Amino acid sequence: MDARYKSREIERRSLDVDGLKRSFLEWLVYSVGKDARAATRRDWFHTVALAVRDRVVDRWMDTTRSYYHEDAKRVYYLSLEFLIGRLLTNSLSNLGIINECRQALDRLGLSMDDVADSEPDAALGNGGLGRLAACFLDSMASQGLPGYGYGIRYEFGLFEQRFEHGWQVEYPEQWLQFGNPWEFARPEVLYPVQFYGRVEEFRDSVGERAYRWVDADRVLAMAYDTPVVGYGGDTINTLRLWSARATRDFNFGHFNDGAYMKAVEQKILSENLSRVLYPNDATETGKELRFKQEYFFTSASLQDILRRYLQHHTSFDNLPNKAAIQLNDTHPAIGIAELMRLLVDQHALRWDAAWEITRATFAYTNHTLLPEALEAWPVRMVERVLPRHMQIIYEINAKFLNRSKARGTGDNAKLSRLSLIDERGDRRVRMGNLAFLGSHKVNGVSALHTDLMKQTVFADFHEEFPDRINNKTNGITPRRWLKQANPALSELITSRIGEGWISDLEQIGALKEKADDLVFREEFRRAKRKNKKRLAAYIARQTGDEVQVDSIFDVQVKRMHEYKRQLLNVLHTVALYNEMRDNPTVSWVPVTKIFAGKAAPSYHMAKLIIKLINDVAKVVNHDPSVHDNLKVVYLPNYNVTAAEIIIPAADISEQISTAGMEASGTGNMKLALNGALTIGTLDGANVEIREHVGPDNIFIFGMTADEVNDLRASGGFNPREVIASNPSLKRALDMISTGVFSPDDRNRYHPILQALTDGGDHFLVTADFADYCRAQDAAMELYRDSEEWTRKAILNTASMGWFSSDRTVNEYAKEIWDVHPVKPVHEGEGFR
Ligand code: C3B
Repeated sequence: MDARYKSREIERRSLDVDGLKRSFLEWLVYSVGKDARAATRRDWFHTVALAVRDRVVDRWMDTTRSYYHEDAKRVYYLSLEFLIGRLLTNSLSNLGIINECRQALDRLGLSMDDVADSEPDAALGNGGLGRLAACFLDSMASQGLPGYGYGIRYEFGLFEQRFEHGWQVEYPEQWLQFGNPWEFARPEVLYPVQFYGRVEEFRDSVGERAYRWVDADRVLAMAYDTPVVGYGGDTINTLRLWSARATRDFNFGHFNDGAYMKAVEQKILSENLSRVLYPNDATETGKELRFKQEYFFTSASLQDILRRYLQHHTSFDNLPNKAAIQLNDTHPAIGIAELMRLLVDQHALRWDAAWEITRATFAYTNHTLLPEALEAWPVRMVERVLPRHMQIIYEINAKFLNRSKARGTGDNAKLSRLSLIDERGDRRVRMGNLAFLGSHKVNGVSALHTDLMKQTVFADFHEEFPDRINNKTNGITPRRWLKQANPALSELITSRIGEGWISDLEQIGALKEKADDLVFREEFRRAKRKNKKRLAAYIARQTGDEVQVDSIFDVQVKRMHEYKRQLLNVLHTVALYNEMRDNPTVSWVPVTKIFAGKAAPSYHMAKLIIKLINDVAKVVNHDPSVHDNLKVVYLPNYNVTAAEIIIPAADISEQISTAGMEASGTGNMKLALNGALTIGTLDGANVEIREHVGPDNIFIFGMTADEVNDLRASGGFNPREVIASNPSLKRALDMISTGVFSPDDRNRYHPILQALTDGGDHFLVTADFADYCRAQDAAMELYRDSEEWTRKAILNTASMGWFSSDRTVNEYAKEIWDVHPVKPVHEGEGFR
């Protein structure tokens, strides 16, 4: 072997500072093709990422090989979204070589932070659902579970949000523009995915009726693999994302001019399938391209799963013992019909056997009860795009309804609610019902949400299948959300209880006894202050606003949605502004209200609320009469990277959704783990957070889900009366409606006022306002007592152990998937 090559082989694996440095220089020259003098920061990022990836590959292959040798049962997490964020710090941190890397870069005169900052944020998701998928990948790999992620390699991730005159404007997010050093293209892993065409009936070899899907358009799904580094670097799992490629058919044959251009256009159109992520969060837009995306990645993933299974097996009987497929919401639910098609049409299984296998293999997670988010595709469209699947869905439905009738299940009204087809108006396929029926387990994402599922959307199904619904309260990975994002606090924690908490977050409970330790409190405050300084500098860079590090950082970061009630927060802001102006001699606790979050581009009300917050910020921040006491900041372009800076700096966590509407929330967990005190409603996982941190260490306000339900059932309430009886609310609304914050367009906020009054205030903003202000006042009062505040903040951090996504994933593994950890055999040498 060439001596130079051999030296690179050894360099490739070394983990010490010198070895890293040498391999960076090699990579820069031989793979990035730059000289150290000419290299940009981005070049260095690519260099370091490629060098790190090198150190992962052997272990990755070992892991995959171990799964194969053991023929281990794998879990396949099918998700239309993976909100990954950046990977460099994450990989280094999970490999345990972050300090070595920092020093190696130091010796090259480079700053690790600058290099890490050059990585684009992989935003292949909208919000909670996509980030949960990313946390699960980290947890599965960290626990040695054989877990694969399957999704779409969108060329454009979630749009970039900018503000122009305070309005949200969307720009394309081009994360792949300069290439992606983490992924491996697999041009040989290609599966055909079909659309349109028609179904032909024929007789099979034993004379039974059978079907084939013909004259369909074909697209190819090509795999891109990203290694998922588990904590400690022992297990490296795979995230496989599909990209659409035109079939090569078009290269062959002979075209006249017109046909040639048509063929090229066709190619471009079919590759649009993986072009862009739909920017709607928890609302369904009903676009055909979206439905095609869902089928595209689901079909490719199932073909890949069956191919892997068939390497070891000749019959499908064992599929449920070797593969668990988790449907992340209904987005991949068409997979139930697709697996039936593959088993029955392509592999000639009998219907009943195929159905048993399908049901035993799939499980479904529901993430929302919002009616506008429950996918229901027009039958006419499904028939046109996937004609064979429509037949299969009819068949599943007919068998189910007949069996239910035969068993004497309820009346016709109940049967029509159980039906996979909504027969009211234009007929639609109810994807939630399909997912429920085709799965052996169905779970909600918090205790309250799971209860509500049983009482509402799936009440009838729950009656039929009482053992199917179960709860798996969400969790977050402590690696990204504490160790990486908050080095100041992590180091403090490790100095007291060791580093066991990183892979076993329950150990963080040992900090509870430190809540009364004055020295520890002081250090805890110092860590928070450091993070607040970091955030203040970030705010100054992003918006130009100057904020007081000693003010309360009151943080609401999440997607913009009426049910999340950013409006309630901004109304309180206006009320507080008025109080401060009315009482200039009072010594106020200074407050900085920090907002961040994107609105779906077509969600006008949410965009108007963004504009309102920006308008309020403009007035408040320039009013010398409240000068340092109140600031309002809206940070643009909230994403995983921004969250990593904002969350560790928060004092208050705003979790103020209308009770019954937030399925779980996960930002609530990240903020509490980082020592923020929650102001929240008894909604989603807030209920369980209260149980863990204790009612004295959280500010709960507002109506409960039951009260909301009763109020709505009794015909609602009169918001005008509530407003009239609350002078501070009335004044805030009057200011907004008379144009105090929008002198250039006094009517701008009429739609908001309208919704809160004549519109009936569906989200109960006015109804909860007074109690929300009470909770805010209590928090501000407590903040004056910095010792007591810190004690509660420490208790929050110390009580969040249960909310690790390691715990969540273990529950799925035991109670739904029946998968077990596999210890990879490492054949490679030189690694540790
Ligand atoms: C979200 C829910 O809105 C959150 O309450 C929940 O914590 C997360 O899912 C994860 O379970 N969600 C989302 O982000 N997108 C949807 N389409 C539906 C729910």
